[in-house]
Amino acid sequence: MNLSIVEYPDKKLREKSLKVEKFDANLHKLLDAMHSVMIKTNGIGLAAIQVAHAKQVLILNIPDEDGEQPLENLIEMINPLLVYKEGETIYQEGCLSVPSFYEDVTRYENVSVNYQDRNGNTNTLEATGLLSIAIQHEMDHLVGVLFIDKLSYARRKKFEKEFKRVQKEKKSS
Ligand code: QAP
Ligand code: CO
Repeated sequence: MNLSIVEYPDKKLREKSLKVEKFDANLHKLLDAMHSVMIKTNGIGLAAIQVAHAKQVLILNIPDEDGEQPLENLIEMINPLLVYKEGETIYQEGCLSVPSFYEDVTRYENVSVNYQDRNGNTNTLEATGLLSIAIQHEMDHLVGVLFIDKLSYARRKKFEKEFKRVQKEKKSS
């Protein structure tokens, strides 16, 4: 499976992803291909809609202290559900679908999420720090929400202006 990243302002990113019912070889192929494109593009998290698959699938691989992303740290979440959230934290987020743009976003500090693994087995994960932020960012993709949607009106306007400027630059080069 050869996947490419869907980039803003592609309307595909606004689609709501559907629940996964079949935990079969096709799902495993999608997960493996997502991992490969995420690592290739220097990502730490990726939702299936970012590779044009409207399924409730996301992967996370937060780098360790040495900046490594070993396979044993890879988390695959199917049909995730936020079951607990508390606190507030601000982090400068980016997104593979909005390359080269980074903005401060407010999220819950701690979350607890129920999800299924690639075989359909149910898990619960309590997360804090960057993992908690990444989970929330990727879960937003499943309902068509991007991190730039979370900005204040003024900040978003500034982003749109900057985005248009960079797009024009790209075209003329
Ligand atoms: C989501 O983001 C996230 O602009 C994952 O040029 C963001 O993997 C989780 C990336 C913030 C936690 C905190 C972005 C790569 C990767 C870029 C990413 C770029 C190259 C973003
Ligand atoms: Co993203």
